[in-house]
Amino acid sequence: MKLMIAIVQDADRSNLASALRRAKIRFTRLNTVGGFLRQGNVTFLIGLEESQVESTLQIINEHCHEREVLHRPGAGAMHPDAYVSPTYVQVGGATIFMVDAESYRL
Ligand code: 2BA
Repeated sequence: MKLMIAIVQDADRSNLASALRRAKIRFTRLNTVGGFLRQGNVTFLIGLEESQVESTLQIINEHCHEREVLHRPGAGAMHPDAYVSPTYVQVGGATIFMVDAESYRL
């Protein structure tokens, strides 16, 4: 059994959730915040049999897109006299961690 932890952008949340439901893949969705952009993102916890891993990765790949997001360095992140221009950073498709799950009980 594997625990897949997938961090995705807000904009992809609904489509990914619908696709996982259609594929009968169980998940829990958490509202999270990225440490760099400090913007909301969504973390899916997905418990999977080994045989479901590849198809789940495919679903995530299909529904989570790469985007450019404007990063405005926040107040307090640097010396107050410093000025850093906003820049675009590339985000996504998805950041995925795969963990061996020792046990799973309903
Ligand atoms: P954030 O931490 O808000 O990062 C958003 C995007 O900003 C990242 O996209 C990356 O392109 C860029 N970025 C992050 N740290 C940076 C830095 N020090 N300098 C320049 N650019 C930087 P992704 O790599 O697609 O990550 C999307 C989200 O996935 C992250 O949001 C964070 O919530 C999560 N994430 C990524 N790597 C992680 C890790 N090693 N551990 C835990 N969460 C991670």
